[in-house]
Amino acid sequence: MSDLLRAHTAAHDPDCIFCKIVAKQIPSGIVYEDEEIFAFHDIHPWAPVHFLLIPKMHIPSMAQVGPDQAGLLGRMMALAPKLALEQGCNPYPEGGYRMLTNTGREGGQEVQHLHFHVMGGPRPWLRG
Ligand code: D5M
Repeated sequence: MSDLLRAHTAAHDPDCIFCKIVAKQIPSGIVYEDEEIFAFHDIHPWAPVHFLLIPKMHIPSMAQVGPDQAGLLGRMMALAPKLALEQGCNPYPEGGYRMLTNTGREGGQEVQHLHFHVMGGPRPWLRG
């Protein structure tokens, strides 16, 4: 782990709502779980399919990510298309999905635990 990430990261933040979801202290619609990755339905969906893909480890945002997290992020990116199809997104290229992450207040981030929105399904959607 990089010094930067160590400075900003604890494995589990007891005050973080997404850490509580990972720990199943708060219920969620679980989409996927393995040792290091968790996915669950967004409580306020913007699209017919909308789930959040997160690391179980408490990383506040992309601003704390460095080369040591490249493997984890790569595994998350590679998982997204599989989960999107399983959740009802139509196949590429007519279908597909949108994946985005907000970083920091000016980036629109409301929950300070790194998460990727994965959205898809027939348009139009609420946003974009
Ligand atoms: O997006 C944060 C997202 O997190 C937002 O789309 C709502 C979602 N959210 C917040 N609380 C919950 C719970 N408890 N379950 C499921 N989804 C939740 P951001 O990118 O930080 O603006």
